[in-house]
Amino acid sequence: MSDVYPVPEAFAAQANVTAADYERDYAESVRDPDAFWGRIAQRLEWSRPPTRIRDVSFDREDFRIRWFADGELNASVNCLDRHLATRGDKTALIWEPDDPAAEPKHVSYRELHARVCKLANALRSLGVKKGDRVTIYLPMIVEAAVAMLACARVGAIHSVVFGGFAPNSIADRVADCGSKLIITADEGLRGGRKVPLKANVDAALKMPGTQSVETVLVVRHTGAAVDMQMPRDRWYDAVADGQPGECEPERMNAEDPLFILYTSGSTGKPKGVLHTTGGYLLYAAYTHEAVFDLREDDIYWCTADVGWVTGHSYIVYGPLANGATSLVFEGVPNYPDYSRFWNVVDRHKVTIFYTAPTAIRALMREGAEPVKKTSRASLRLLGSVGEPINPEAWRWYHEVVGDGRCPVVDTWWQTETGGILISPLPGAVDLKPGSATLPFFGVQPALVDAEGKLLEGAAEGNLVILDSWPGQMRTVHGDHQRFIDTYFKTYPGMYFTGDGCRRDEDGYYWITGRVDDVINVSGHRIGTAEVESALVSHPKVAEAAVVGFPHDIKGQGIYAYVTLVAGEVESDELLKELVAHVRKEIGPIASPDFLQWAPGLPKTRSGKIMRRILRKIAENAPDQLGDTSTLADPSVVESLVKNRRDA
Ligand code: 6R9
Repeated sequence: MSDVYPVPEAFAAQANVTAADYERDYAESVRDPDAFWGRIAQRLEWSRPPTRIRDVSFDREDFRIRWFADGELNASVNCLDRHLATRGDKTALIWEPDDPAAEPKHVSYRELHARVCKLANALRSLGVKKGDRVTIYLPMIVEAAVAMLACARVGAIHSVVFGGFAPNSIADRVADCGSKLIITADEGLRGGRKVPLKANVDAALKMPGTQSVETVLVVRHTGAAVDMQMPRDRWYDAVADGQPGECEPERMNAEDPLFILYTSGSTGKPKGVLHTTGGYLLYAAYTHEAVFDLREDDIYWCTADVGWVTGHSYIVYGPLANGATSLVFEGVPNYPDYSRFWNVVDRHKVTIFYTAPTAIRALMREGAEPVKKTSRASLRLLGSVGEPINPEAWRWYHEVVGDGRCPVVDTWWQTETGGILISPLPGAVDLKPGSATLPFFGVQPALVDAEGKLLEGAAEGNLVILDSWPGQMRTVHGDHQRFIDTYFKTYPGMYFTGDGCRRDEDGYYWITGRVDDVINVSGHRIGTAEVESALVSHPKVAEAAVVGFPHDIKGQGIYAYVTLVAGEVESDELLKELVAHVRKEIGPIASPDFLQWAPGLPKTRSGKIMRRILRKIAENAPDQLGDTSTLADPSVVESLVKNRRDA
């Protein structure tokens, strides 16, 4: 049983999409996707409007995903030039610095256009051409959006690497896509702490496989002294400021790549998820307007980092394509104190606020007082993304943050999907705390059992999507077979999301979390295999197995079992050293919360580690270990249970 929060009447009365619109348009969108998306596509500015709309087959022998294939457009033109006549002086980006005492900045569409053009000209002068890859490793500053749009203007494919990643992770990503140029800053600033971005890039570029990089552009942000290695390293302002403020945009085909974004999967190294220009941009813009019920005068704030897909679609591309005002926040929720989010809301009169459950839970732990001492009267809509939101956190968000006035849109989607696939439309769909509710236009979710049989009615199973939508990823950069095998092999003819899900008697979807070896820590995807390979790269480690376990704030935490090389001695010191080693190899987000010595790991006779058992031990549910009879040596389990680290 769950409670229902009906659409507030006042909200329905002014909404972009009403319940009747949703019902009618959803039906059309799946009955006649060509007509539906052909009409929606007109919201973009095309230098050549598409006549072919949808060309899709999920059949592995005859596989293709193409949208608007004969259309031509430029994403930066759609995010900038198009608005100059009507919105030139409107604020495109508000920048709120980490330090609340520092001045925020307002960047108009006209100014943003000029800044993007200058950088785009600079990129061209440095030899960057259509199809070249550019890595962006920046803090949450205006230049991050400028850099993405400047790449889009000249047709370069950007690969944004989250500023929290360590040199190794930068090097892997640079090597995989063969970047020609990197845009970084002297330092980042988060919660008063400095992040040595340029030094991390220097360390990464000493690693093998990174020789493709010819130029490093460095934004002066904190003003810290950094090593500049000439002629490779150039100051951003020195190359961009003198350039003309106009720049001829590259004409792009709708299916030309817009960006690559690396994300973790269940096996191997992170995959370069590739999104193309037309379908992605259209889907990001349209979902942003419909799900957030966007109006011309909204001040919209998404707290994600541009290093993740949420930042791409819902800080930069979606909002700017819609001519919205989007807030870019450099800081963190608890600095200088736990009222920061709400002080920023009040300072800039934010109307739409979009954040992650992990942030809500962390703030909830501090009680209502830091929220209640702020006004938040400007807010009219709240959003959640990144992981399942537990009903308790949902209610706190609704009651305490939104004073019970603001609908909460729980938006389910993935790096691979480009934009939101399952979410309430706030003027159309009644809410249930903890449910992402119903599919967006054109999206056909379904549940299957382990054998791939489609489940009808109220049911629980694995979540698949039966047909394509324009924002769908097109390939894994450099490995098309991996794309097809990862997403279309488990259940032939369907896109497999990797998530488990329940559908209730009203047809509402309730995402239950990943069913593969991906851990979702504070909304960040981490592959168990990545953490394991970081651990075994330490000379004293023979073997490692990593699983997720339920964590009150982060959603999931990381639990690592480590077997040492013969002769090495288990100690608390070594334990700390191994945790630090993972931070150094991948970045702080991958630090194990618990590390347990494992003289042996539970393996089948064929040598497969039985993670199911390790998960149960980490969860402290030794009574639910299930069948252990296929283990090569059942006694290892007993000793692991006895020596479990206390969570
Ligand atoms: C956008 C983003 C994707 C995974 C996804 C799922 C989880 C995201 C969710 C959610 C429940 C939501 N997820 N949103 N689970 N409810 N509203 O987060 O992309 O980083 O690729 O993660 O996150 O498990 O499969 P990404």
